[in-house]
Amino acid sequence: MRSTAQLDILLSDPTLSEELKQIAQKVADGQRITPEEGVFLFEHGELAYLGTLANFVREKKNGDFTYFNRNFHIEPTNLCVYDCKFCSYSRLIKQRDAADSWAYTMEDMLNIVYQYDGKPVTEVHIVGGVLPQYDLEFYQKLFSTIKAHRPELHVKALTPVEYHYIFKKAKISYEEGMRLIKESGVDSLPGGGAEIFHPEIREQIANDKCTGEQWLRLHEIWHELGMRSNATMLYGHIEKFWHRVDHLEQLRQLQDKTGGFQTFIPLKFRNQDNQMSHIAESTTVEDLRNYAISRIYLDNFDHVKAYWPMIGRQVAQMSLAFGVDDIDGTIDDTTKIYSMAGAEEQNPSLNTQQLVDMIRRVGRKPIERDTLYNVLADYTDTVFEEDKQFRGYFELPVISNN
Ligand code: V47
Ligand code: SF4
Repeated sequence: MRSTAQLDILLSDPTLSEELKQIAQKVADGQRITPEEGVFLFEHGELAYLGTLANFVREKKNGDFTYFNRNFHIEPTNLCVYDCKFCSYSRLIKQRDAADSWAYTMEDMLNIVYQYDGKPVTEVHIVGGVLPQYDLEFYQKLFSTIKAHRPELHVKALTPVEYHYIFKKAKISYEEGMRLIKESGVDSLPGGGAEIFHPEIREQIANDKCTGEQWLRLHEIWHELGMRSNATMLYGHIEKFWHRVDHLEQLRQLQDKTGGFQTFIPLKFRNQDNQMSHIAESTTVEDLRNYAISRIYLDNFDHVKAYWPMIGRQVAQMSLAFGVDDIDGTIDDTTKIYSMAGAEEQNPSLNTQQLVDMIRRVGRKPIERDTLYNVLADYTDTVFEEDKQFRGYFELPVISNN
């Protein structure tokens, strides 16, 4: 493996400090690094060193495979009872008449699902603001209607932020609530709402909504029901490196207990049009270091995802050499959460061929997956119709581009 040879070269580098060498040796031996070592990496690990370690872990776990899926998003509303300081997307309920506010009805949301009838999508991702009229009963009906209409469509829906709110309103326990949500047809939970777990930061940027402890507990209960979920971390604002490590540590501990997390998704703070606009965004070097340290630290997570609409296509390509093995999906142009925060991609939409090209051009193998990482197609050697025209390949199978 290329990455093993690179790690060997790094380990024999006489200029490497003793501390960094010891950490590199641990990673080479498949040993877990400690929280102190995690902070040390954030403080002292330079990009090439971290990339070598993270790529070693990535290739050990996933080889050159780089996953994507075909999904679309429904964002029920951008009105929200909460007022997170980093959020560019939400409008407070008192702004419900603003031109850029929306709150879909059940029918609106179902019509979005119906628009995808006959199209080869495998997942619908449903997350938005928190509104009192979207109560437990509303969501149960939404999910069960989607499943009755298209049973094979994977419903990845809502975060502990919404669940905490609707279960409290319905006066039921988390356990009872998650059981009802599972029964209504939700297949997995997305990773949102995690932000930074530590109260010192959380209380400043996301006061009132569920605490870090509650976020973790709801995922734990979901995992105990035999279900899977993702996890995120919103970084690059007022947190210190040790807050990031604390966040990663709590995820690693829960994953040891349940094994229910599939993917970790670092989310870079974007500063456009929110109450934290005065804070400078992290640099690309810092973003790549963060992906790499996340990959090294979370030794019990199978996947690390770069969410390309937010980070942009080119950084997503680079991230594949820094521990990332998943770049999310075709998305369509159905998500506004990042474009409103100043993300790279204003109308994020890539078709399968574009995603495949993005991955192949940096020497990795594009694998279409379903939400649970079952392999649906390996596009490593696929020749698309356009390739056939431009490059004159006739002998390889040609697939249609959806
Ligand atoms: O929880 C909000 C973040 C999250 C900003 O599970 C911001 O596959 C940066 O969780 N700058 C929601 N981030 C999105 C999310 C997600 C996205 C893609 C895939 C998956 C998955 C999950 O967006 C929120 C919050 O942390 N967010 N505002 C901002 N200004
Ligand atoms: Fe509401 Fe979510 Fe925005 Fe917070 S991040 S204000 S909970 S939509």
